[in-house]
Amino acid sequence: LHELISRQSNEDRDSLIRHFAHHLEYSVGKYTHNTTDTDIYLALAFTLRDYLIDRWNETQEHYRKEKAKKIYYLSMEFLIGQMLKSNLVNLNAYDLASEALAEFGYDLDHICAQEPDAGLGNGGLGRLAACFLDSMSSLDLPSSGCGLLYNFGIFRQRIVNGNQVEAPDNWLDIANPWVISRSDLIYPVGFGGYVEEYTDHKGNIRKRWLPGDQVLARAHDILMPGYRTRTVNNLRLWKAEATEDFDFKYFNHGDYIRAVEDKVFSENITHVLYPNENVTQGRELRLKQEYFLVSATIRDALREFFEQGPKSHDEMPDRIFFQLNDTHPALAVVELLRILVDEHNLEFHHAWGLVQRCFAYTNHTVMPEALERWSVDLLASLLPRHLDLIYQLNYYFIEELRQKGEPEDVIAKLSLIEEGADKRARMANLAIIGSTKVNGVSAIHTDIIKRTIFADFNRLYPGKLINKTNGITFRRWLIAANPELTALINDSIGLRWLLDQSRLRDLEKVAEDAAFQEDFQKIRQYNKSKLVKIIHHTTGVVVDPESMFDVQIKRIHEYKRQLLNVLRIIGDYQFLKDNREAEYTPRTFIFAGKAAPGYHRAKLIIKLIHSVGEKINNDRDVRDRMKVVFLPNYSVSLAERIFPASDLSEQISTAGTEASGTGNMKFMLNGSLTVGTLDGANIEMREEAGDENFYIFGNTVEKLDVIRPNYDPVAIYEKDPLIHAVLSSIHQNYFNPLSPGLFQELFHVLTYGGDHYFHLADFQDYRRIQGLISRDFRDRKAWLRKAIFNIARSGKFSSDRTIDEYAKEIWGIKPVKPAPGG
Ligand code: DL6
Repeated sequence: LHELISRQSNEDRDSLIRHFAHHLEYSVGKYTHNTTDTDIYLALAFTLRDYLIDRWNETQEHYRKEKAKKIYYLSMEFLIGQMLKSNLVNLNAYDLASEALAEFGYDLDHICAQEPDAGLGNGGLGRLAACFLDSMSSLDLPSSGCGLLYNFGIFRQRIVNGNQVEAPDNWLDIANPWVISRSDLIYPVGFGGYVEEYTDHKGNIRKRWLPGDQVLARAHDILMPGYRTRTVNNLRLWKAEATEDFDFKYFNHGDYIRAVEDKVFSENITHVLYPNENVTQGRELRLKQEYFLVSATIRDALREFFEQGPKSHDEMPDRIFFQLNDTHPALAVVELLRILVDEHNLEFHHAWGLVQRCFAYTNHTVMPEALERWSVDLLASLLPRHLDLIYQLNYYFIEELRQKGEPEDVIAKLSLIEEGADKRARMANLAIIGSTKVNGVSAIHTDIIKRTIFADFNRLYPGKLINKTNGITFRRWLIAANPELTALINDSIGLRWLLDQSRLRDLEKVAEDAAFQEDFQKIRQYNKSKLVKIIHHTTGVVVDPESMFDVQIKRIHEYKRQLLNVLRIIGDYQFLKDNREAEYTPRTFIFAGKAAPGYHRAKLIIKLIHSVGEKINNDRDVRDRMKVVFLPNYSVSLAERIFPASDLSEQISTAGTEASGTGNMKFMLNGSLTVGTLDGANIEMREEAGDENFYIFGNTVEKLDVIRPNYDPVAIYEKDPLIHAVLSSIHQNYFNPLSPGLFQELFHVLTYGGDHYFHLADFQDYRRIQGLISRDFRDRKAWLRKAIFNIARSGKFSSDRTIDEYAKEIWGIKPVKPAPGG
């Protein structure tokens, strides 16, 4: 089967068909006459899985032989999406499968769409982890993703009367062909109990943790093939199961209900993904999830390390390395220390020295509400020995700081423990002292963390904080999502860019070529016409494919400023009402995104978008020139349909708030132009694309620092007639006559509430740049040239570049390529 993937002859196609027919009958239990689309999807996925398993075994065997150093990418989130199509693309088997299915009368794209999204993440952080897995395999890097197998991923968003309503995402509802349960890989994870002091056989006083409860972690693997390589790595997801102890303890005592309750309780740990982005909730179950992931992963890594023959612990840093995706898995640092000290009897400082060489930490946010600080009381009850060790680490750390002459107020800020009535453990500080390197995710974000939240650490440990600008996998976000554009690129510049994305630069040569532009435009219109259908199907709104598709798709959050976009739309609407004959480039304003279920204000923003849309879309005076739509249930698979069909990408966060953004890169890669602030990766994207191909507006971080102390949004509201008119329409219930007062909170936030995210400060400049964009869009050739330049210069934002930098500068690993033929 392997060969057919690479050779693709008629024989290959016949072989694929044979395997497929076999799985349809024996894995899915169907025969050709009574199949559903889901059956066809499953049979094809099982066919591919056979191949992946072969290659995975071969890859792992090769790593063992080569004694390769392995990276464990620890993340509470992996926002994978659908897998069939991207696996086919990576295995170079898409066309083959397409032909094979056609023989059965099926359309491959339609079959791929049957797969439920694996939505095991909230947004940027989780999707980044998924892109990284793709790149790690594609670059032949010995690695494994480590996460949790949630029964329920990110909730499904329904819109009822313009309001977000959450429904559970039962993604494992139908058999999942990609998730392979490992019957032999199972570890007990402890919680609660107490710490005991005892004297060992040498007379030393030691400590050990005697947990009160145990839950089992069972490994489930999703296999991740690289692009056109034989390497297949895995994403290992842990699922909670009750231990048999429960059964014995209660069933045997006849307390059947208690036994079942306890069983359900322990299995709860991996039941559901917490639906927050850039906010943490200090819930006990979340802490349990984090420790569960960490404990199972460290045990598993140590098993792999020692399984390859007896060796010294000192070899560990040369063989295993853990990357912490934010602080969520930061307890891993303490767990490894605990195991080395308590169970392997290493001396504390010796063990800590090793731990520090096995970790690195990525920070993804400066939002204070997202920084994890676990209650010491909660830690004491759930993980008493870990808390003990945190205190011990803190003792030595503070000693070191005092010796360096640090003043007490600085020491108080650096301490692992935040003092006060409600003591808390600072997970970022723990992650920093436990890591070799700490990285931000864009140049400006790294600068900001060096200057602000981690300034003292940066001064104390120069060189520890570094930048690794995010990236995205071009396989999913261009090759799979936009095959027509991929084919056009291949035809014009050849195939080299597929393996080295910086070669996309060759497109610059055709940016002004009339024939290329025409083909490019046809593809854009084709993608737009497909999106028009989706919009109609999901919202009932008919939109004009000739209009500019002006798109803001991302989590709904005040700092991302969907409100600024809405204010501008209202401004346009009022202008058109007052100037009916005015020249106006028709636009379709497209929104999508989920609000955290407990984030009331974000949900109100969704409602406002709908109310404004309702008014505009039904107003005869403007509706041929403006439409506002909100696509429900934003997900990876929906995103794959929107990026290729967009003209304008809205990246308008308040400067200094968006750590990087990765959606911005997906737009660029598909030929949308960006309107954005000087924030996150926008800055580097503009540097690459060139000023003339990028629309920047708004206050910079530095300017906001100057404005902040005397910022007076009420004065702006009162003095600026345009802003006054826009805000008054919200204040005076223009969009919600039947529910007066509904949006008062939003009016207040923008004015008397202080406008924390500087919407009003940036409003006029935003309008100015949008005017320029409207004008530029009318000059088709010039617009297309800019779009093509954006694609040509997007190479830097390939996650292959990002991962290559991690590998060289943080992990210290090299590619280990499986030998052909195994
Ligand atoms: O680094 C991935 C992604 C960035 O692109 C976004 O800018 C950032 O908001 C997001 N951060 C989070 C933070 N969650 N926590 N903690 O999702 O990370």
